[in-house]
Amino acid sequence: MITKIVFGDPVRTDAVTARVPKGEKVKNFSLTREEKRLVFRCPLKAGDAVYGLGETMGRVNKRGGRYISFNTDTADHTDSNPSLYASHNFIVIDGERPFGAFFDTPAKVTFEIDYMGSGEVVADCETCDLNLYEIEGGSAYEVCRELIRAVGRCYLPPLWAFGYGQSRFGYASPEDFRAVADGYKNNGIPLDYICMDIDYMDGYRDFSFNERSFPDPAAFASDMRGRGIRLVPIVDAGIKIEPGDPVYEEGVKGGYFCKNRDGGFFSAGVWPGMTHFPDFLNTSAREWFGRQYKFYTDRGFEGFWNDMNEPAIFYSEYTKGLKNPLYRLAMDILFGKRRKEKKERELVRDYKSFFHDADGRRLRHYDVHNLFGAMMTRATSEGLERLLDHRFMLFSRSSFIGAGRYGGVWTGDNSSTWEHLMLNVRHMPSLNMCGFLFSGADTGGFGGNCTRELLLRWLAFSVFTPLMRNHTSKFTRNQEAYSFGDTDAFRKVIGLRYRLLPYIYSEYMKAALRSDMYIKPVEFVYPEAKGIEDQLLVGDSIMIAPVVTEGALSRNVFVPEDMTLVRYDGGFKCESASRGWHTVGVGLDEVVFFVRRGKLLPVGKPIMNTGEYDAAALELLGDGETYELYTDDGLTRECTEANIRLLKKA
Ligand code: MIG
Repeated sequence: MITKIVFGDPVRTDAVTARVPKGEKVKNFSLTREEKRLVFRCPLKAGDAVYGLGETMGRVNKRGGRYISFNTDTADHTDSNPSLYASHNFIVIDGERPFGAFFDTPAKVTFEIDYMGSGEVVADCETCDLNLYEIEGGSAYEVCRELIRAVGRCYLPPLWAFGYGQSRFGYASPEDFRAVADGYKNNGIPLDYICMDIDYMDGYRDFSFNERSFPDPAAFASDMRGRGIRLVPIVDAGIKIEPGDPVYEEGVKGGYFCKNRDGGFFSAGVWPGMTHFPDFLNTSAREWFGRQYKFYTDRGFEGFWNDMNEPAIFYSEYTKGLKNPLYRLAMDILFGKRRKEKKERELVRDYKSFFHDADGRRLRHYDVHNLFGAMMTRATSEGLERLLDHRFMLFSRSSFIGAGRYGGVWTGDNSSTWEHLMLNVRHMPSLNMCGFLFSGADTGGFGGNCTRELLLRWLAFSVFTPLMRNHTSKFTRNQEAYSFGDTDAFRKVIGLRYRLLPYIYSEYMKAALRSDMYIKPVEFVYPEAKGIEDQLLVGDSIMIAPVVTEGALSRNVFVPEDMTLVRYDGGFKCESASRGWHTVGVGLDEVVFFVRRGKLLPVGKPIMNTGEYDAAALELLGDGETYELYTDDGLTRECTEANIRLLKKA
């Protein structure tokens, strides 16, 4: 049961697309109104878990934390940092009578959840205009599904987006990309795509290629396609101010950029230098921006990642102080923390100084800040839908609930640490609760140096996340799977992804078509597993228990009912695992997971990329009777239940 309570005159976020009955007043919260804010509170009982909030720090059970929805470009993924790149204002209180609430506002919201042992949930909204969706259900899982249903059908990627991808900030020339393709091929490790980071561009300008390095991008894309590999260019939010440049000129002429208080266009310094931000809250500006992707689709590119769309601002016309590099250096050295606070103050000042024209409604950016990235994703997605007659790959750094209909997300600049592998494990179910099924982290970590062991363990987890992309920063150690000596273990672990493709693709598509989660906490199905956050359910048949500890060659696993333990070391070995706790050995060159009782797991033949996938050559593991296999050509937009076939165990 979902109801919508309207406060004041909310900004349209289009987060929810279903028709939802209106309620008169809040049922589950007490409410304090102040002049410029609404504060919702509800008490918690000792055993109540609180789920949700998607891409945030903290645990899957959010109790004890303080989280601020205010989209931020930050590499500080620690519990002392309250804001990451996204705002997913949905929480579920799993007590005697489970219920959820979605605070649908693009303004800043601070959540305190049993913070400092307060025994209550506080959602402090920096606005008096919002839609509150209250959801009641028989379980936390049902409450999440109700939200996902209300949001609307999740983004459907093409089959190839479920392959494995390699990326690095710093690949700059065709030789760099060819070397990656060769590195994988020569070592017999499958690969489907390579991401192109900002160095492919001409002066960091979107919708451009550096012509000296890429004289003929179309030929290059087609050459790579011939090797079974797609190229996935990055697109940043800001458009470089460059008189004479057609994209810039069109944007100016159409008035498609965000404006200053005085009516001129707002300027912010990002990678290309001074830029204007497209007004993604404006329909014509979105259409204009979406049309620009023709530059890529005309040249054979059909996958993209949208970056810097919080939006990130290095400096602006109002924060000249930071522009002087010497001054910045001095600030860095003298006051680490003070500098961070100063940067935050300057960002707020910038965000308060520009405006959107949301189809006639003038809105201060600061008040709708959390919607910017989501609306960029929407602009891209709607543009690509018009440009292509098939599905495309798209994922974004910043997001808001609802953006899951338009594309996926990656979780930004993590680092090569075991904590961040565990953070990835926690993010996945929480993102799924908020309708972001196509998601994943930078496998191996973005910042810092990855080790062979960390990469292998991280890959063994990423095998199960829809987006499986190895990405690292400039100046870090090489992180490609062939960069760590003996590649045998990498071949096996990444090879498993491809053998599980029939399952991963089917489970994703079924979850999307049925408003379900693809990854969920084990306790959503087995209440006796309450509190176990380092095991997850992936689709309907699999439970995983990834190794997230350095040096560990075994781990403890709670098996909530009799299951089949599957060990993959190049072949599948099945044994039975009885209900209860087990210490399970997991070598570095293998992946262990579990198939639930009464379920089946379809596995395919070893392949080198998704183009070789053969849905007719499958084997079924597990003790179930039937499996619902989803198949299509991997690109069609006609994704319906009609593409699902029942496989029966011989
Ligand atoms: O200021 O494009 O999160 O994945 O490699 C950094 C360069 C900009 C941030 C992204 C990261 C990407 C990097 N970008």
